[in-house]
Amino acid sequence: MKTLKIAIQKSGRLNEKSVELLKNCGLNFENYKSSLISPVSNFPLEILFLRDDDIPEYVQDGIADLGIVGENVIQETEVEVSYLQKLGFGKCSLKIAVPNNNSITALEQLNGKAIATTYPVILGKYLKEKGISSDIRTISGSVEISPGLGLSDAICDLVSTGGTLKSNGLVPFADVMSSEAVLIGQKGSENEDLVQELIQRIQSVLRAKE
Ligand code: PRT
Ligand code: ZN
Repeated sequence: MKTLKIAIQKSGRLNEKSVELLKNCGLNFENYKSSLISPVSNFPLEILFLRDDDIPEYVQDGIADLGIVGENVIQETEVEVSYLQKLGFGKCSLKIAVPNNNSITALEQLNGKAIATTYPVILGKYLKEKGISSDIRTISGSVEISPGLGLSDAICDLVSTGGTLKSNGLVPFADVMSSEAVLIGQKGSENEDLVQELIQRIQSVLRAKE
């Protein structure tokens, strides 16, 4: 019998809720922080613990059959996977924000301006759709401090409570996308019986929470 593999985040914002969801599905496994792979003792499944950025490609390429990851990461990596189920946690939105002392009031004013982000693909598509041509500066982290350092005029980053923007003197200006954790599968995997069974278990856990 085939053993499925599901990739979840090793550590970070989605790890705990992903583990909790799988445990609530009745899956029995050890959540060792040190191991990258954990067998499930009562279901033909192995859990792979990965950086979230790697999960979409692992699933696209079939190294993992399933994955739990933020929609923002899937969109940014532009992979071909099946969206199987929204999971209701890890909610956030990708927003453009500007310094609170700025005079920018309309999207057109971002023409020719520098926007720092770790999401150049999603931001690029959004600006193109709106007919805006900005200078997208891709940086790998601490996006919020970039305007204060004079590195950009605006930022595009994930926001949940808004506290980080506020404490860096930034105000949200435009919503680029909203995101939450989703269950993804390799294209066509939804036709497999084991995948179907897992999806049904996940859906009943989610229904019980409603
Ligand atoms: O190590 P690894 O690469 O796996 O993790 P990571 O550091 O890339 O990601 P991580 O753990 O920070 O986030 C994982 C996922 O959680 C993201 O891809 C989103 O789908 C989701 N998520 C939900 C968030 C947030 N909320 C969030 N607030 N991801 C990041 N943030 C950051 C944001 O970038 C900003 O720095 O939190 C800060 C803003 O938070 P607030 O509450 O101050 O608005
Ligand atoms: Zn990451």
